[in-house]
Amino acid sequence: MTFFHFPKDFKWGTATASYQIEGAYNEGGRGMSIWDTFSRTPGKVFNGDNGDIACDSYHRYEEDIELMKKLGINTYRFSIAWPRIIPDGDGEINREGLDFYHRFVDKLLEAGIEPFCTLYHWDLPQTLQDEGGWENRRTVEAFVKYAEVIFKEFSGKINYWLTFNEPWCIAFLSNLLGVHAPGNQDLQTSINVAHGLLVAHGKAVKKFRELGTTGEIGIAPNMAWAVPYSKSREDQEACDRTIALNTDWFLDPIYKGHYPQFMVEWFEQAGATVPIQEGDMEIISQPIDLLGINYYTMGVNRYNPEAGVLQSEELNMGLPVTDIGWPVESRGLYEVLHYLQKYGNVPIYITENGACINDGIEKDTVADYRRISYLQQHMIQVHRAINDGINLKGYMAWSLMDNFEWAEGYRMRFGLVHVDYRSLVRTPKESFYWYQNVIKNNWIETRTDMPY
Ligand code: PNW
Repeated sequence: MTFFHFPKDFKWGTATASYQIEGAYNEGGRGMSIWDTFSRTPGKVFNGDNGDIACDSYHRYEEDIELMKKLGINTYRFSIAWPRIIPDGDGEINREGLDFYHRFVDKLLEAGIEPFCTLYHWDLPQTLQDEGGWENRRTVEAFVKYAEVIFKEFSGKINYWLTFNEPWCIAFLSNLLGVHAPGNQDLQTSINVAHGLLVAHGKAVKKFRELGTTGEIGIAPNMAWAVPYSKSREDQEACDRTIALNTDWFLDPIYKGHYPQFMVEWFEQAGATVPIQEGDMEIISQPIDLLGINYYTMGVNRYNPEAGVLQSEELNMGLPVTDIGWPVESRGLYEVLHYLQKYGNVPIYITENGACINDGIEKDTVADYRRISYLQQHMIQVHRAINDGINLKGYMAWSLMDNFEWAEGYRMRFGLVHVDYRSLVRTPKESFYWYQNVIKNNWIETRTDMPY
C-alpha cells in the first residue's frame, strides 16, 4: 500500500458546461446557439439527441449543489451560456440570464464552494455564426462585450476565470474534422477560427485587467499527449505536429507572441495561412495568470501521408480503453505537465480529467470500478508532478454528473453521479464515494483490486 498526500490548500473539484447540463433551452429569455442548430441537424448527434432538457440543471441546480456538498469539493468549474446573457450574441442584455447565474453562484458560495467560471464552452449564439462566427471580427468584438458584462456583474464573487474551453476543439474538431458544431471541414476556416478566438481571448484578458476584475484569468486547452510508434524521424515529427496543434498552436501565441513556425510552414504547404492583422499578436500575448489543462488520453502516432492534414495516424495499440474508445494511459498527463514547463513554471489547474464508463444502475448502485481505477492512476500522476515542483494547484474531475456528451449524445457517460434521463433522478456512483474519501483525507491510498 502506498499513500500519496496532497498539498494542504489543494483544490479538489468537478467540472461541467452549460449546454451539457442546463436544458431549459427556450426558457429565461435564452437565445439559440450553434449547438441547438447542430443537434437538430439530422445525422450530426448520435440518436438525434439534443440539449433541450439535458440534466435540467437550470431548474435543479440546488439539488446539484447539495450533491457537491456531499462530495466535499471546494471548487466547481461551470460555464456561462452566452445565449442566456446576450440572446442574439451582440444586442440586448438579458437580465433573467444574469439573475440565474447570480442565484447559482450565491448558492455555491453559501456552500463554501469556489466558483471556477468558463466564459465560453462552445455555445456560440447562432446569430453570430450566421455571419461567419469566429471567422468574423464582429464575433470577436461581441465576445469582449459579453465578457465585460460578466466581469462587471461577477467581480467580487468569482475569482477563477477561463476565457475558452479547448480551443483545439473549437477550431479543428469543429471546423476541420466537422465532428462538432458548426461542422465545417475546411483547413483555412479552422485556422481563421483559431486565430479569431485567440484575438478574442487576448482582448477579453485586457478588458479583465482594465476593469480591475477580481481574481485570476487564463485559458483551458486540451492536451492529448502523443508518443511515436517508432524511433524514426518521420514518426517523431508526426507526433510533434499532433502535440503542437493541440498545445503550441494556442500557447505559443499567448506565451511567446508568435505561432510555432514549423506548423505555420506545414499549413502553408497545405495551402492555408494565418490571417494576422496588425496588433493581433500583441493583443493575444497579454500575460495570463493561470493555465487550465484538460487531459483524457494519450496516443501512439505514426507518420502516414494519407492521415489527414497532419499526416499523423493514431494507432490502436491494444491498450485498455474507456467506453468511448480512448486509451487509458495516465503517464501522458505527467509528460504533458513537464512539456508545459517550457512556458515557465506557470500555475496549472487540471480543469478536466475523467473517464467514459457506461455502467448502469444495478441494485441501487453503479459499480463503476473502472472509473475509480482511471481517476486513481491520473491523480497519482498529478501527485508525481507536484512532487517534481510543478506549480499544480487543483484537480477537477469531468464530470459531476452524466450529461449531454456532444456528438455522442447521452449514450456516453462521464459522471460521478448517474443521471436517469427519463426521471432525471441523480444517483451517486461508487466513484463518487471513492472521490469523497480522497477529498476528505487529502490523500490517495492505492488500491490493487482495480480492474485495469
Ligand atoms: C471535452 N475529441 O471534449 C470537453 O471539454 C467536455 O465538454 C467533454 O464532455 C469532455 O471533454 C469529454 O469528451 C472533447 O473527440 C470532446 O477529441 C471530444 C474530443 C475531445 C474533447
